[in-house]
Parts: sequence; C-alpha cells; structure tokens
Amino acid sequence: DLVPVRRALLSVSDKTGLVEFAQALAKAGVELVSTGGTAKAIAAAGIAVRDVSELTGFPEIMDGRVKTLHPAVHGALLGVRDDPEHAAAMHQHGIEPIDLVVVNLYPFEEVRRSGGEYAAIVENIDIGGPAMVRASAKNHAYLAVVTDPEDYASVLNALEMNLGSLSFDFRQKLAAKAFARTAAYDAAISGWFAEALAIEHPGWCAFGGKLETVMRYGENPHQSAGFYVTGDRRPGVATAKQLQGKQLSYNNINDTDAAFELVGEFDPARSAAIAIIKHANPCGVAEGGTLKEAYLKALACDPISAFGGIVAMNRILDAEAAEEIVKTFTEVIIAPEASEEAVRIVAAKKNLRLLTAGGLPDPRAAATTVKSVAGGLLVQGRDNAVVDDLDLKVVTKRAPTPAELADLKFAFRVAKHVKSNAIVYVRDGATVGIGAGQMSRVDSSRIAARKALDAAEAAGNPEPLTKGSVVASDAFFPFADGLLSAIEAGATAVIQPGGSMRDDEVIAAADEHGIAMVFTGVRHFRH
Ligand code: 93A
Repeated sequence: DLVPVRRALLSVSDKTGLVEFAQALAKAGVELVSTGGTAKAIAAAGIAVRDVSELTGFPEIMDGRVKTLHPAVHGALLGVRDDPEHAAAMHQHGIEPIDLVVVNLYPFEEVRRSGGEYAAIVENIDIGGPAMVRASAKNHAYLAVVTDPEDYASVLNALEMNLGSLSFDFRQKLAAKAFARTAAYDAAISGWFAEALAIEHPGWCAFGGKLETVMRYGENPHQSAGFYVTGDRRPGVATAKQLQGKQLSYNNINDTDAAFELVGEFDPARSAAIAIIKHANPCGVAEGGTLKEAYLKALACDPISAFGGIVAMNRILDAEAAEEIVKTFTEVIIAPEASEEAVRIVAAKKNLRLLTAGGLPDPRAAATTVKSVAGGLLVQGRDNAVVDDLDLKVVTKRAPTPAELADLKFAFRVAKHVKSNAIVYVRDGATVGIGAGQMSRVDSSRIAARKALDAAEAAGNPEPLTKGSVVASDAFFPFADGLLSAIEAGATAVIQPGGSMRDDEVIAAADEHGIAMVFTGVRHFRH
C-alpha cells in the first residue's frame, strides 16, 4: 500500500515553509507543478517547477477564480489507478498522475477576522482549493494531501523512511485532517453569512448536524433555539422515538440527555435503575428489583424537586412503574422501550412526553463533547471512566464492608453526573442527599445533608437517611472540613479521587472517626 511520490501539485496561499519543502521534494526527485503565485515563489528560489497551465493547456482565467478547476487536474486527483477504464481515460486525455497535493486555502478566516469589505471576504472564499483537497482526500487510496504547513516535516520524514513512498496509514490520516479542514473552512463561511444576515437556524449546523426542530425558545423565552442532530446512532435523546406528549423544549432535551446518560451507568441485567433529573442534575437516583421499587426510592430522596422532573430508566417501562410515575407531575419519561400497557397508562397524561430510545447509552463509549465559549469551541473526550473499571485503594485503617462498597460505587457513578462540586450520599442503593453545583465542596456537603434532613422530616422519619450512609465526592477533599461535615451527617464510608496536598489530614480525620475511605484516582468534574 505504499505509493511512490513522483509528481506533486502545490497551490498554497500561506507560503510558510514552502520553499524549504519544495526544495526537499525536488531533491527527492519529485516533479513539482504549481499555480501562479506558488510557482513564482518556488521558481524565485531557483527550484524547477512547471506551471499548472502547462498541464491543463488552459490559462488561469478570471483573476485566478478558475485555475485548477480542470479535468486534467481533477482527473489526475480522482482517477482510480487500478481501474482499467480510468487508466485508459487518463492515457487517452493525456492526464499525468499526481501523487501528492499540497494545498492551503485562501485566507477567508483571516480576512473575515480583520474586518475586510464584503466583496473582499467573498473573493476569499476558495473554491478550487477545497475541490482539490476533497478530491485528493477521497482518493487517498492513491495519493496524499497536505493541508497544513505544520505537516511538511512529517511528510518529508515519511518519504525518507519509505524510500520515496507514503503509506496508506499516513495518507488516511492526512485525508481525515483534510476533510476536517474543509469542514471548518465551510463552517467559517456559513458562520459569516449567518452573522451578516442574522440567520439563526439555516437548516444545517456548521459544526455538524442537520436541523431537526426549531424550538419555541431556548433556555429562556427570549432566546431562540434549534435541535441539530449529527447522525450519531447511539441511543439517546436525539435518536429516541417520541410516542406522545408536547414538543420537547430546549431544557427538556438537555435534561433528558442528562437523565438517560446517567441511567446508562446501571447494567439492566443487574438491577432496575431510575434517575429523576431537574436542571440537568439528579434529584434522586435508585436501583431496585423492579422499576417501581427503584422509582419510589429515587422519589423519596427529594420529592419536592422531583415535581416537574425528567424520569429515565434502564429497563423497559412497565405498567406498574408507569402507574407510579404518573402520580407526580413529570415532564418527560425516557426508557429503552415501553410495554403496551405502560404506553396506555402514560396516555392518560396528554402533555407528558414519552420517549423510547431503543437501547441504553454505553458509559464506556468514546465520544466528543463540545461547549461554546466566546469566539471558540472547547472540545474534549466524553467522560467515559466507569468506577467498576477503576483500581480502588482503601486508604484508611478500616476497609469498607461489602454493603458499603456497593453503595460507594453507586454513589461515585451518580457523582459523575452531578454538576461540580458534587457530593452524593447513598444508602441501600439509593441517593439520600445530593449537593450540586456549589463553588465550595463543603457547601455541597452541607446542602446534601440538609436535603436529607428535609426529606426525613417530610416523610415523618425520626432521622435523616444520611445516618449510616456512604458519601461520594466528584473531586478530592482539599481540606478535612468537607469530610467532617459528611461524618457529622452520619456517613460511615467515603469514596473520592484522592490526590490532595492534604490527603494525609483527610485520611487522619477519617481514621479518627472510624470511617472507611477509598480513593479512585479518577476525578469526575462536570461543569
Ligand atoms: O479561485 S479559486 O477558487 N479557483 C481555483 O481554480 C483555484 N486553484 C487553486 N482558488 C484556487 N486555488 C487556490 O489558490 C489554492 O487553494 C491556494 O490557496 C491559492 C494559491 O494560489 P497562488 O498559487 O496563485 O498563490
């Protein structure tokens, strides 16, 4: 799968590193073909270069708007060399094969950023460049495409290692980068139009995705919003079927996603699990033998917040659970599937949305998450760490009992889905107090304990369920105070990442109170 590089086509706006690269290619015996300005720069350095119009037999016309858009170029880029008909066509029309394409595009982004005139910005929409990049990337079985001067060195290195050839693996990676480049380029163009014309939902999202629905409004009524789906087939809110109820709102979709991603952490073969979500945070999560049992345990954690919540589950919604859920005002139910009887029960609540996703999200699956900031996007891998896969270290004198350990893992699984700072108290497979989104960890701890007290009072229990619970923290306790507040609330065991400068202090405080503590070594920040 090695392709010998005999002829290269260079057409670059950003001439950084061009002369050195061209020099090295020429020295390696590669014939150079180039467009106007690029050819001029190469020739000026005394390097032999053919003009592309020599290949096409056609001059550059219309101020360069048409220079490489010619069958002699695109036939060379797109021809399937192993196909006898393609080879014959190349031969018949005198199309000379090209093995390496080096293109960077008209500086649309820079011209836009520097506040160019409308006409100047439009003129900098490159057409021939992306066409060559996309053609070469599509045909990476036979040629290589370089779109970034940063890659010149690695291309030369690869050529040297493979005695003048490039491997399929290398060409494939270059092709992936090439399509990312043209996608980002077109995103910038469409973003400029949207800004210039104040179009909010042009039907496709430049970041990838097709407009599925325009919502009545966004997070708030004065904000516009649309739901764009990327075509990723994993089970979730974007691919789920809505069986009934009003149109989902922006917040519904966000919360339903949070709810379903959370129940995906619970293996349906092991237990039924329910998560009730409000404002993207769980206000109750529980597992049980049945969904009904899990739902009642989850609801008990914070029945007040559950009002108007989103309910997600990891098993087929059955009639028994449906009957229980519809007793509380609920916005959305999402399940892998729903039984016919359950569907009939939910139908009595006309506005309640019922979604079936056809499966569960895989918590271990790799994916990319995107968050926008002013002038940019923050892109990261999905948090796909799962507590069952972690090497848990007992750091205290006392080790957790098997029952405590099961609850500790449960609590850490939930903490992953709670906005930081997250503190989660768990007892017997159910959350009994959740503290979310506080700027100080000790505040989250106190809020969680306070919520448990409220729930106990409301249920007429003499004691909050945090007595004899375990507690999870999404990140390490920087001081002993957060831990002490958990101990005060009645927690007997703790799970946290560890890694604080004051771990010793925190461990000593735990030992002093006979607390069992395990470190996960993994943090679950979620902001
Ligand atoms: O105006 S274009 O859209 N039409 C073309 O046929 C074409 N071919 C290459 N832009 C075209 N290019 C672009 O010209 C390349 O993407 C590159 O950015 C630039 C290089 O031009 P020069 O070699 O004249 O500096």
